[in-house]
Amino acid sequence: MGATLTEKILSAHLVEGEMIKGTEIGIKIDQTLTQDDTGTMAYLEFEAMGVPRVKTERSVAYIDHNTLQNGFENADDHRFIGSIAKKHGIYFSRPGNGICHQVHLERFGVPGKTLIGSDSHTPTGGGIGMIAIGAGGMDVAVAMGGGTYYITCPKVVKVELTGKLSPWVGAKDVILEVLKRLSVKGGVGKVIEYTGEGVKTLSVPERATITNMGAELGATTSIFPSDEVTLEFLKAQGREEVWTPLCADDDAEYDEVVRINLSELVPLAACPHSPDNVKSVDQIGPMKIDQVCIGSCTNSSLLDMMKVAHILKGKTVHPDVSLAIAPGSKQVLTMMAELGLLEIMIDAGARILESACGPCIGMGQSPNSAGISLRTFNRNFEGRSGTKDGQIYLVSPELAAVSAIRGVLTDPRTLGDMPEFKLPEKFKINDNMIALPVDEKDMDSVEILRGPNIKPFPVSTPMPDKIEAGVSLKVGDNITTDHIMPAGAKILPLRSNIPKISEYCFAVCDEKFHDRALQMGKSVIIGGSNYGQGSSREHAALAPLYLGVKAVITKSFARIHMANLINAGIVPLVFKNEADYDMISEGDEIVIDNIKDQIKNGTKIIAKNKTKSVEFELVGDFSDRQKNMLYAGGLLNYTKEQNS
Ligand code: MIC
Ligand code: SF4
Repeated sequence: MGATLTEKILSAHLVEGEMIKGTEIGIKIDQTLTQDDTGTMAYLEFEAMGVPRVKTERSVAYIDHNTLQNGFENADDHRFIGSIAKKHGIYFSRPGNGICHQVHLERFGVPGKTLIGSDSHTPTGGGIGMIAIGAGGMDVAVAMGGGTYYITCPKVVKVELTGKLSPWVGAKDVILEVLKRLSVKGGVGKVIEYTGEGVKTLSVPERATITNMGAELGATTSIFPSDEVTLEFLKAQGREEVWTPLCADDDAEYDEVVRINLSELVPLAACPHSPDNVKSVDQIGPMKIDQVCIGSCTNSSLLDMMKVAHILKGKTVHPDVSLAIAPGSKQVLTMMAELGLLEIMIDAGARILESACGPCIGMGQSPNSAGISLRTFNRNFEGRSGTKDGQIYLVSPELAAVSAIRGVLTDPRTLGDMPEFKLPEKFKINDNMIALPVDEKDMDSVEILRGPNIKPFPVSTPMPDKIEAGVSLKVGDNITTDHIMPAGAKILPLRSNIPKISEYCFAVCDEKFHDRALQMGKSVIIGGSNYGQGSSREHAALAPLYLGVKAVITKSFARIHMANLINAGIVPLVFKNEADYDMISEGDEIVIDNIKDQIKNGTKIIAKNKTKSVEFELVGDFSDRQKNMLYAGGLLNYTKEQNS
């Protein structure tokens, strides 16, 4: 039996375990990336490990998220990350250089290599045939130190593409179609591998849009083969020497098959408030809109900008609409200027933003009250835009641009014929905004610049014999990390200050949670299914840790968040019978006796609801490594134990 592309790359990097699906495997990581929201913590953790220089083939620190500097905090954090990078052998992509995933694809990604990043959209790298996975900052810190990265050996889903996209139907519509079919939980424990004749009709930026938003499926990652199209892209980036052809064997066996005929796809939109709430433009109808935002790591490539400029040419943005455009990188922005696209957009009345995440993470451009905003982004969770009742629709750049002119949601196919948009044979290459680290011999001369915003991360204690704690919060299904630890311009500057940021923990669900949890001293959280979906932010584990949360009991967990809880020493447990969820109320006292022994002896964990005098069964499915981490009180304590 032949191998899938996923299996080929994973087995070439396997350092622990066996390629048995569902079991834990350890893989060697070739490259890492961080961004500034998660980076400060990741580098504090890296420092705590005491490794002088990164041991990866390439590690890059990006500044792209916290770029609104309305106080000293973000600027201090940027300086800290820059100095750490310079000292420890990490390339530093300065603010202004672009969004981590876009820049990494352009300048650093290598087919067949492994990449982990402290950002859930790291799978963008799958667009050039990498196994690129989003992870918590601690996992990235360990990988930078040369440590192994652990995942559950994934199932592999084949998405077979046939046909060719119709004019004005975009790559965004492909991934929205996949989301419609599989849902935000459909990818958990799986890698989504794209194959079939349709693959070669898609350029690298289009492939990257699809793998990027595969994060919204909850998938471990998504991947395209590395072929002639990949070579062309790398040539245009002046990096053809890193190309290797890579694809699955013809007789590879897959766990699931999804077939998509690209020719049959129509323009789609993910409606509020979930990326899988997908409808066709026809189904939604000509809804009046207030705002359009084009950009984010999903759709900010030069190709996207070429299409948008073509649509905006000679037009004016509708008087009732505000249009913001954030090009994905300095390369994209300079080429837009060179090709005259920028002038077209400015003429049309677009508000040009810096090359950064911007409105995608609530850094400005929050829509008006109950405003309807079309965005080319990947997430439309409630409140994420910064306007609590904002109605966010996720759409393609084609659809966004035409709607911005008409003032209503418009099918881009009404534009008629579409010219062929061809990427340039050579991109403009100027890496002057990527600062190089000093040589190892000079590292002592680099001073680490720490601003007052940077506070040490909370300490976690070894697992007690027994957990006895009240339920501080009970939440429903599909709770995102944006609920647990919200982002936005006001809160993000506190990412390196856990005591302060924890004041906002779960504020979207219950403003009193912070005070209640602190008062209780120790507590347990109860959640529904797919708890912790979305971002990789380990703050969604570190803030609860700081607030005394000892265990989180849910119907199921999202992959990265579950790993982050274990890394923080918080025990993630799953109801054996989902009906038991209904039996628990906020304030109930939960007791788990002999928790250490129970975890050691198998997956069955018995818990008691002391308030209701009932027993219920939980599942604690951990690898030996995870068990040891939980006993030690998290990854840092565990690593320290091992080192001594
Ligand atoms: C996001 O899109 O939610 C973020 C902001 O990029 C996060 C990382 C973070 O919270 O810092 C992600 O996707 O991992
Ligand atoms: Fe940045 Fe948005 Fe992409 Fe997250 S999803 S990395 S906030 S652009």
